[in-house]
Amino acid sequence: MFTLYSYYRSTAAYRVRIALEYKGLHYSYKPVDLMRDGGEQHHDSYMKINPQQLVPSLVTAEGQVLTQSLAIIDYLEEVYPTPALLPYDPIAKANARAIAQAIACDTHPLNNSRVLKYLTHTLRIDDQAKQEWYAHWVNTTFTSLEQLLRADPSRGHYCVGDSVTVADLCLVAQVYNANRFKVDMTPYPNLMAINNHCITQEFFIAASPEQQPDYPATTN
Ligand SMILES: N[C@@H](CCC(=O)N[C@@H](CS)C(=O)NCC(=O)O)C(=O)O
Repeated sequence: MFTLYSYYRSTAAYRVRIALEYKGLHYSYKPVDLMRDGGEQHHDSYMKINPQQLVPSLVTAEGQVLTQSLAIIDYLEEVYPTPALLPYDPIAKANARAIAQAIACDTHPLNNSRVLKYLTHTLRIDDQAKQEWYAHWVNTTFTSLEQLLRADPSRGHYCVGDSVTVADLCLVAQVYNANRFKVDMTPYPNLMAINNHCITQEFFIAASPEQQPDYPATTN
């Protein structure tokens, strides 16, 4: 049994929740409120678990702490290889990882909560500039992914072929966040077709922010 330190609307934690649900792995959910009391990720109790002060963290039954969503997903894939989150074919595998990394490594780090907090609290940019910053980096990546998918003759219901891969986990979590920031998704029909297909699947639904115990009765 795993323990997942998570926040309902954390993009990175959302990816890991989908992987756990997809593989049918049981976990207990420990909420880390990134907003309350200056952010519980900075509290001593959590810093002992993850000195990076980020969610997610996944603790194994043996007490090993795993951090970084893509590293956690790699671990789950190695230890619980079926159902797989990476294609068998090396080229398809590289393509799935490339899409995942375009989102998780090139986009999300520019837009995560600590960066947005720094922009507003330290550099004093206003809400409109923050919104533009957020949308700019999402649009930069999504424009290129949309082109990539449009040109891919092998594309099925998912980013790579007809099976769920790590790319879809990253896509769905990033689209959720982009919708929260009201980024216009109409230029991305291929990405949205995949997203809309994914979010009807049982394991994506179970992992969604709305299904988490810390999802608030009213959101802002
Ligand atoms: N590269 C990390 C990113 C983790 C991350 O940025 N987590 C955000 C939530 S999505 C966080 O914990 N933010 C805390 C903060 O902003 O202080 C991963 O993939 O796990």
